[in-house]
Amino acid sequence: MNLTLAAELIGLDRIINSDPVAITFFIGYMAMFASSIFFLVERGSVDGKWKLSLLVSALITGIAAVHYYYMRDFYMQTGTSPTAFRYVDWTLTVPLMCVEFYLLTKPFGAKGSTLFKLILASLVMLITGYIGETSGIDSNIMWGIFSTLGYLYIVYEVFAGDVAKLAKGSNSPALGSAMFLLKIFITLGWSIYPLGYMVLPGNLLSGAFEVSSIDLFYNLADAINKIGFGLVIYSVAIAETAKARKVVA
Ligand SMILES: *C/C=C(C)/C=C/C=C(C)/C=C/C1=C(C)CCCC1(C)C
Repeated sequence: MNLTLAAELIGLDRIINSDPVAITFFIGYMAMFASSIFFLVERGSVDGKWKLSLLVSALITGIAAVHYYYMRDFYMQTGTSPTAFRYVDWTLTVPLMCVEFYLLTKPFGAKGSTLFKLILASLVMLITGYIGETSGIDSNIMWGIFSTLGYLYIVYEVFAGDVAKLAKGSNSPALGSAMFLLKIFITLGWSIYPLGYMVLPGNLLSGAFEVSSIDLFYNLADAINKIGFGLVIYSVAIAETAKARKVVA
C-alpha cells in the first residue's frame, strides 16, 4: 500500500488538505493536550493554595483534549457536528471554570453558595442550549434566548455580583488584573459560542455561513477560552507566589 492511500484511509489527507473544520479539531486536540501537561508540570512551581487552581486548569484542558479526540473521529466519520460530545465536554468544563472563580476569590471570603449559583446558571445555559441545538428549526431561537439568560447571569455575577465584590475588596493587584482579563474572556471570548449557535438553520445568522462551520466557531472559542483562562490563572499564581516568597526571604 502506498503512503497516499494509507493517509487517505485514515482521513489524514482530508485533515491536511481540504477540510478546515477537521484541521481545527486536530489542532484543538493537540493544543488542549499540550496545555494540560504545561499546567500539571507548572503546579510544581507555585505555592500551596495555587496548586489546586492549576490542577483545575489542567483538568479543564485535559477533559477537552479527550473530547476533541472523539469529536474529531466522529466528525471525520460522519461529516456532522458531534453535538452530544460537545455538550458533555462543556457540562464538565464550564462548571470547572466556575470553580476557578470560586478558588480565586475564596481567600477573600467566597462562599459555597456563590459557586452553587454559578454552576446552576451554567447548567441552565448548557441544558437549554443543547435542547435548542437538537430540537430543530422551529424552536432553536427560543431555547437560545433561555440559554442566554443563564449566560447573562454568569456575566452579572462576575461584573457586579458576589465574585466582583470579593475581588474588589481583596486589595490584591494580581487578582485585580486577573479579574480584568477573565471579564474579557467571559464577555468577548464566550460570546463566540452564541454567535456560532446563531448559524444554525432557522436562527438569526443562518445562511451567513455553512452549517458545518458551527464547529469552526466552537473550536476557536474553546481554544481561546479554555487555554487562555488557564494562562490567566497561571500568571496570577506565579505573581502571588513570587510575592509571598519575597516576604518570607
Ligand atoms: C470550555 C467551554 C466553554 C467556555 C463553553 C461556553 C459556552 C457558552 C458560553 C455557550 C453559550 C450559548 C448561549 C449563550 C446561547 C446559545 C447556546 C449556547 C449554549 C451556545
